[in-house]
Amino acid sequence: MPVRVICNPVHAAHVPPHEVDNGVVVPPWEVPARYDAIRAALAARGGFAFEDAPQLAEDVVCGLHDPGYVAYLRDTSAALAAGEWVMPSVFPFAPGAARGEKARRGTYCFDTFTAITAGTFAAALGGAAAAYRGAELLASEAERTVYALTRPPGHHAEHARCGGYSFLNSAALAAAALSAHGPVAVLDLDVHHGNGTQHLFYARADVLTVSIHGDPAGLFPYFSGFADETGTGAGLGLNVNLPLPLGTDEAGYRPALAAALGRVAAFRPAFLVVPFGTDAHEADPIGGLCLPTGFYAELGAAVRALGLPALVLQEGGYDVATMGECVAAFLGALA
Ligand code: SP5
Ligand code: ZN
Repeated sequence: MPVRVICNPVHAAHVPPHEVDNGVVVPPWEVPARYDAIRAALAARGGFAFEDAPQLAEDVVCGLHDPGYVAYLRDTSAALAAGEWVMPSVFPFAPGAARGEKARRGTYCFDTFTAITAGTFAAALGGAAAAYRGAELLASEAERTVYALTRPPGHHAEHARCGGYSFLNSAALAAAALSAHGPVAVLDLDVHHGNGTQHLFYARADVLTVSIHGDPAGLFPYFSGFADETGTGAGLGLNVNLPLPLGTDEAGYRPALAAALGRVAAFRPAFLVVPFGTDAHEADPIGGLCLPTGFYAELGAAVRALGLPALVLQEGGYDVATMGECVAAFLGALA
C-alpha cells in the first residue's frame, strides 16, 4: 500500500520576497523549491501516492485561530498586488493600540521573518486543507499513515499571530480535528520549538504536545521552548519541551527522542500528529543541530514503533539539496 501524500496545490502562490534579520534584509529561506525537492525525492523513491487536498472553507480554521486574525491574513493578501508584501515595523504592546494598519501588522505577527504576500493566504489555507484532509483519513480509519506535503510551515503560528514563516497552524488544526475522536499526541520534530502548537494546546488535557528542538536560548523562536514550560490548568504536565544544545548530533539526540516517545506512549493517545522538519540536519543553513541523513530512517522507525495512526506534516528544512532524501527516508521507515 503506497503512503498517501496530501499535497498543497497552491503552495507556490506564497513566495516571500526576503526576511529581515537584525535589521538586515536577507534572502528568504522558505522558498517553493523546498516543496519541489521533497516531491521529487518521494517520487524517485516510490511507494507514495500524491493527491491534491480538497479546498477548505475559511470557517474551519476560525475554530482554531482568532477570526479577526484570519480576516487580517485574508484581507491583507487580497489587497496586495503581485510582487508586493507586508511586514511589521512596530510591535504594539498597549491594549487597544492597534487601530491603524501599521499597528495591526505588529499585533498579528511576532517577528520580521514572515512577509505576507498576495498569495500567502491562499497558500496557507491550502496547507490547512492538506492537514485537515489528513486528519479525516486517520479519523475514518481509511489510513494509518498520511503525509501532508505543504508550505508555508505552520507550527509557529499562534491563535492570533503569525511568525517563523508560519501563518495557519495546520498541525494544530489536524490535532484539534482528531481530538474529537480520541486523545491526540503531537510530536514536533522540527529543529525549532513549535511555539504555536504549544500555545494553542497549553491548557488542554486531551492533546499532549511534545517538542524536541534546539535550545531556544540560542535558536528561534528564542522566547519559548524551555523545559520548564509544562502546561497550565487542565493541561498541566501535558506540554513537554526537550531542548538540545546547538551542535547536538545523533548520539545526543537519541536520549531526547527516547524520552519524547516514552511520554507519548504513556499518554496512550489514539492519534499521533508529527510536525516534521529536516532542519535538524547537519547541512541545514539555519538549524544548528547535526543529524546526518542516515539518521532519518532511524527516526522514522522509532516513531513507527509507537504503533499509532500518524499524520506527518511538513514544517521546516532549508537545505534544498538534502531535505528530500531525509523526508523520503523518514516516511519510508515510518510507513
Ligand atoms: C518552520 C521553521 O522552521 N521556521 C523557522 C523560522 C526561523 N527564522 C529565523 C531565521 C534566522 C536565520 N538566521 C540565519 C543565520 C544563518 N547563518
Ligand atoms: Zn524549523
